[in-house]
Amino acid sequence: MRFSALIFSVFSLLAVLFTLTGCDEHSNGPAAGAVSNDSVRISDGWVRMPPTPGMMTAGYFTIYNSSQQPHELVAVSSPQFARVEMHESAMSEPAGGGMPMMTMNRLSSVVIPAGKVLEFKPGGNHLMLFDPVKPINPDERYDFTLTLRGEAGEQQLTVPFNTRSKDR
Ligand SMILES: [Cu+2]
Repeated sequence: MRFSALIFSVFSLLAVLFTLTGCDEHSNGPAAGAVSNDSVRISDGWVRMPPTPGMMTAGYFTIYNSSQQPHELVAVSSPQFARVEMHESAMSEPAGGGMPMMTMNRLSSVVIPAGKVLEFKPGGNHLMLFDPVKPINPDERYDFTLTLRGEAGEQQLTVPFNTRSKDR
């Protein structure tokens, strides 16, 4: 009984590893780095090339909470940008009528439920990247440090993002 439970958990682990590897094979261009610890995995990070290299732009990534507890993303920073904010995109109806408009709201934190994947992606949640310290270079990697709060307290993970000129 105990032995078969162990076999089952080894198979689930292999299935998870296989699935994650499979996802990476769909990436275009140079693969972005992925980092993980006991509870979360951050992957597929990228910075959008702005029309002018010194402009503000947006960043995207995927975060997987592999633990049994919710985790909360409470801060994101990068030495390559003066300021990084988490934003959500939303449609708002102008008070006086007229066309609905796409607006952005700043998020102070985002919860990733246990066992769930949360994507920061174009049209949805995104990182707003203000004031790059140097013009954005398509060949450079951009390091982002994510601060997560979970049952065991706060932890930080640093993951390299690559750049892309458009949505894939
Ligand atoms: Cu924004």
